[in-house]
Amino acid sequence: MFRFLTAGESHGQCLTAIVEGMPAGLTIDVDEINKDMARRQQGYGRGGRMLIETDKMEILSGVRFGETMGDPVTVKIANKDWENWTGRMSVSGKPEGPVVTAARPGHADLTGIKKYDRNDIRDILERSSARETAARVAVGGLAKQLLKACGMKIVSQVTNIGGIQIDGANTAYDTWGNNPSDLNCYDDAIEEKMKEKIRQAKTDGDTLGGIFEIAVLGVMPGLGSHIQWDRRLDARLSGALMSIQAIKGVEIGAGFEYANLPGSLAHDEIFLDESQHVYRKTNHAGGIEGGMSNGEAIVVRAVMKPIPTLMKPLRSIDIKSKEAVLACKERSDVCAVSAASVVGEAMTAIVVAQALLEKFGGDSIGDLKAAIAHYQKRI
Ligand code: EPS
Repeated sequence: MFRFLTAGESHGQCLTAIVEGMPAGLTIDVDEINKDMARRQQGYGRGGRMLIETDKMEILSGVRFGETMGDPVTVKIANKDWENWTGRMSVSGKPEGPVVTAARPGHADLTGIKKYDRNDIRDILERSSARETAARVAVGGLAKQLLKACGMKIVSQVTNIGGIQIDGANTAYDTWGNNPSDLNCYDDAIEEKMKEKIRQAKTDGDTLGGIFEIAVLGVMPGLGSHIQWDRRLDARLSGALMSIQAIKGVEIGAGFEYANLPGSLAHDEIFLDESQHVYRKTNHAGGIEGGMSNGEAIVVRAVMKPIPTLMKPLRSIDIKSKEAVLACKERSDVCAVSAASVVGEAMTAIVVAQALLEKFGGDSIGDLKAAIAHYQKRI
């Protein structure tokens, strides 16, 4: 089973993750994973922190001379900014610097201090920060390499920022995720408008959210299962994407558009070609029927709310004095939707890798590939 935990605060020494369940014998290309680490840092509208960090994942255990051994893999991402925060984030001693007491609407601040019985909102915001997603991209990078060895690929695109959106659906997956653009949007003209919208939001002291789409290509039919609620692949993908900081909605395939379609137009009819191969002309199901992958591309979409740290802060309360105040201003991003699309790829890769290993098992990559080949021959 592929499972993982992350640890680390935004301005602590580092982020770490322990990943269990990587089959033995898989070649790990750390440079390839670090390309995703860099992609997560990019995007028009990112804040000052990204100028400080050059996120690189380091492997501390589980890989020997470039190959997994089946052991837990420990990954580490150092926070370069840590040296500026030792007075506020040290493990021992007394904290220096101001206590944060003005809760930001939309963040974990207010509920977090009540739930964990803390007086300084920093005790909550450090871990709730989306900085944690750097660790998920590292774990997702390992999952992607497992999927790649089994013929699968994950791509993404940004389709909407602050209401500026691409026209219609772009199912030319080879144009996704390989656009070296600032916002991971394949349409240059729309992307320019998105950037303009972000510039305006920055001038206004505001923030913007948006929508990104993920596609999994080359996936075989039969990952996930209809037989139990918690084995359904669509449920597991939705949960994983919804777990990304600031994500408020997820849809699969036609998603909410199904409400506008009659059954006769909603479902993807089944055809046979001359060589008796099954094919579809549409993919409204987003590659999942009955909680199982059906062999078509898996297509998942997620919406990110605008980041709750505003430079023109919203009205709130001071948790200590109980007075009406403006929310605190932490350095933050104006828009991080393209970064979230890279995190979405990572979470999708993790869920598909889990489902793959559940279906085919395999303590080693050789056994796993043999089981897949046997299954593909049978079906
Ligand atoms: C982030 C690091 C953070 C923020 C952002 C994401 O760095 P800092 O707080 O030092 O500026 O840029 O975090 C948030 C949006 C948030 O709400 O906490 C990162 O590495 O992605």
